[in-house]
Amino acid sequence: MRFDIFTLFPEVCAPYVQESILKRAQAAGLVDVRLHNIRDYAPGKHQVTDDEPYGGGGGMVMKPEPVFNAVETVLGSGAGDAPEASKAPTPIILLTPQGRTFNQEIAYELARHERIALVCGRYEGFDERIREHLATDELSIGDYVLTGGELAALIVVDAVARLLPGVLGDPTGAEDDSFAMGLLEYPHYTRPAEYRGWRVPDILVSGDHGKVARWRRQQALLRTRRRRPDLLERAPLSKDDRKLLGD
Ligand code: 6GU
Repeated sequence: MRFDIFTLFPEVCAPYVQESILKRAQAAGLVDVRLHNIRDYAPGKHQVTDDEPYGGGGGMVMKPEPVFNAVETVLGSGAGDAPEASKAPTPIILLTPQGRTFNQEIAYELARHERIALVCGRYEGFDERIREHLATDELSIGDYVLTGGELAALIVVDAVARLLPGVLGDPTGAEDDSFAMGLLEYPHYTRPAEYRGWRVPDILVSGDHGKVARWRRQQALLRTRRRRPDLLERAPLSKDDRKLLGD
């Protein structure tokens, strides 16, 4: 899957995508992350990418021309059209606090695409015509304001890439993630069995796989109820789950 990130600060994004799982996924040809500097597509000697807002007021606004040029050059004109007739059109996603809030469900949805484009905002925001005539979607990563969309774009790339077959080393992959199941994860332990006097729960070293699975399910349910009752309400629970919760 290919990710095209459009940004005024590609050097902010490069280190993250060049390490760890994303590095391996790219080396294996599973993922291709391309960084594009919007400034390279700004006309004129000074390659200006922002300007004062019409109507006055503070702050600067990202000019439409460099952003349209960058995205249309890289995706081909008719950006947003399908790369091949059969395939879904490439989403062009603006990263902005005004977007819908990114979550696991959106990550799954994006992972079905062959390619996505992520456009990072800086300054006060985008000229509205970028939003209206170039973008196909807008995403935020939460209710707080960042100085730019770069961190948000990296979060989207990371969350989507790890869902692609083969990207995680673990053969079960992302299947039993928290959120994938609609629950938070159960507690994990590794060696040593005792650390500073704190013991691993006996059940985990009992060798009884059935009991371990039940305990884990119960822990996930209890933890989700305590920390994220909103998630538990939406999770599909079995009769056995109700029993484990003591309902
Ligand atoms: Cl996508 N951009 C900015 N600038 N701030 C944010 C955000 C994005 N998501 C949450 N806050």
